[in-house]
Amino acid sequence: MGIGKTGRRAAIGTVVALALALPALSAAPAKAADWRAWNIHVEDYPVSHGMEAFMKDVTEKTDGRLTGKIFHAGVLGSQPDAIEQVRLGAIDFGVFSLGPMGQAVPETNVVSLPFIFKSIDQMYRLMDGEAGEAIGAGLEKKGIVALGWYDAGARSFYNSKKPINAPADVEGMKVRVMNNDLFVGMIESLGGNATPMAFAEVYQSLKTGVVDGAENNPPSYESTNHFEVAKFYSISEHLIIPECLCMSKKTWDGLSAEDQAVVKAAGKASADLQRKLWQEREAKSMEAVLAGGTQVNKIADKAPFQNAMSAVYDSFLEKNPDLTDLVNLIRNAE
Ligand code: BDP
Repeated sequence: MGIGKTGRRAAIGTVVALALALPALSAAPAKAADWRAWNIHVEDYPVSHGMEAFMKDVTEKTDGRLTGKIFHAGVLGSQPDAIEQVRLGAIDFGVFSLGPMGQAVPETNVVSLPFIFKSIDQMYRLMDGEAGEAIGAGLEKKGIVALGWYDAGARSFYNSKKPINAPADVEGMKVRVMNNDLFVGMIESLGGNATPMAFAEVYQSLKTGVVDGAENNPPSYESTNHFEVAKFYSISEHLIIPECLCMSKKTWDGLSAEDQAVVKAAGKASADLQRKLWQEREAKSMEAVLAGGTQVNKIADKAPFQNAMSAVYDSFLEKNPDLTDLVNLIRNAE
């Protein structure tokens, strides 16, 4: 016995009902998002604690709809690769130093100019104001939404050979830098040989003499154990480069306005927490490296280092005339 008229109508009715239900289904709240986040640092690090606090806050405030896992210690790849992944939306968020971001987002280069900030407090003020807005707008054009500016202190030189007190001490030294032409120019202006290299490779390279030295803030110098293989730490504080809690614009655009507000507030709160944790960790890291045998010297006269950087500024402004105002905004700030 074939399907009767009534039966056929009922079957068609079911199909129609299903088809009608489809748009309604896709408009229904999406299932819980499960973000993937990239972090270069080990789990016990101010950046890592800031990121975890951010994710926890977002999950709580959205009643568990927005969740995510943070992959620490660079297991999702190197920083330059991860920046591209965030731009593509393959990684949802991460904390990035603005240093290696310069290759993709020209505006971020402004804070990679040596000695551009006069102090950490000044950096906070400018990043929480007009400079941060301009840099955030530059990031957004490249598919990245800045949710908060984290602190990474000031970077100083360390090496396995001798204390650095004057540019002449850097002459001929092989120094690892982050992936950005600006840092190559910076080392060359001091007479050294710059080697751009991934963060994860620095320990081994210092140990085997592939490079003589590198430069970083005390928590990174300590947490990576670089101090074990490069015991001269010379306080030059030549770079104050803030970091960004950055979300893929693809992820951001998929959020409701309400969720965007939650995410934004959580980003800001996590930056406040991270900055506090940073100050504490810096002091602890200095104690730890001193206890581990690091020989620390404070460079008494930074002027020769600052003067040597004029070539770096000139060539940067020549290549990026449209960033002159932003450079001046920071350089001339109180
Ligand atoms: C650390 C930054 C990290 C960089 C690293 C480096 O927090 O993002 O990757 O320096 O030197 O201070 O590569």
